[in-house]
Amino acid sequence: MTPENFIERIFINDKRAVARAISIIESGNSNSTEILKELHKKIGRAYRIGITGPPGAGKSTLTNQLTKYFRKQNKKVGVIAVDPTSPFTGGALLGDRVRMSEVGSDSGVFIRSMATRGSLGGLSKKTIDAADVLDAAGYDFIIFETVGVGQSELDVARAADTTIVVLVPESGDSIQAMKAGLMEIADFFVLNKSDRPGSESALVALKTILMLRDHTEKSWLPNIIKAVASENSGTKEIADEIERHHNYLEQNGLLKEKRESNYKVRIKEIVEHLLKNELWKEKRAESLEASLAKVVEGETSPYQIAETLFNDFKSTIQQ
Ligand SMILES: Nc1nc2c(ncn2[C@@H]2O[C@H](COP(=O)(O)OP(=O)(O)O)[C@@H](O)[C@H]2O)c(=O)[nH]1
Ligand SMILES: [Mg+2]
Repeated sequence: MTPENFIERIFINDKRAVARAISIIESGNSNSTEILKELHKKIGRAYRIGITGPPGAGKSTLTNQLTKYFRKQNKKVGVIAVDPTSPFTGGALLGDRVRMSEVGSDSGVFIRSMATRGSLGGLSKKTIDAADVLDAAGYDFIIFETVGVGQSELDVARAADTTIVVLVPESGDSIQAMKAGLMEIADFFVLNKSDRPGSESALVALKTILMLRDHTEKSWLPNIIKAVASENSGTKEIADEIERHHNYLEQNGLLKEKRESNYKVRIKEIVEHLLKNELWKEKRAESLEASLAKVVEGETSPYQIAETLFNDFKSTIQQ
């Protein structure tokens, strides 16, 4: 494949080229920057959906149902699963083998499981880059599935246009999840496993927590949608709520605003990454090593060394 040909093949959703581009991104190969630059002119058409929540809440099951729902509307769906507890590959993800092959052989569906290794949050820069590949390849919806622990939910909210938090009725899980910060990022909630006992009281508890928040200045109030993902119940309501949120963002100029602020963070990260690489090039990394003993002995201070390194860096970029 020639490089131009390679990009063209991504644009026409040649799955092999798409998979290869994502592998290049994942490996951190320097070609990835060039590929992403080329792809960017066709980016921005996909609608990005984040699905997060505790392990076992039914995120993968729901992703599968939504994927099938969107396919019936003739929309193409790309899925990026960042969930170390239940990998999308290997069969677990789509519930059973039959359903997996049903969706897996469909040219309008692309599923990729990505490792979170090396990233602070659950959704690394590479994951967002991979979503750009799918966007350029013409997928209408991109779904990120991530397990909501720690920092990852903030990352997913940043990468997605609509963020769905999946909760289950079980003992206090929902309340715990709220405390963990999932509440702040939800554009709406899905109370999954509503076939289980206690779903009504969990719904009431959730509504109470939501009402206790101060929404005086918010024009969008997150809904709670009951679902039984394993029985495909609630899928339409969830898809409708995604569309309602999409329209709300669009009509209020918020989609553009949100994407601009996400790009701002992303560009800053890229610049900082470049700066860091430049800063710690051999010479300065070595000079840092060489100064450590003197700092310990009190001959010089960390600030003094830092300033020397920084001034050296400045002088190289001024040249
Ligand atoms: N009873 C019940 N089980 C469900 C429901 N949705 C998913 N499950 C099951 O819950 C388990 C975990 O689902 P999975 O989608 O892998 O959860 P994830 O870890 O959030 O991705 C699987 O055995 C599913 O079949 C539901 O609505 N009701
Ligand atoms: Mg999962």
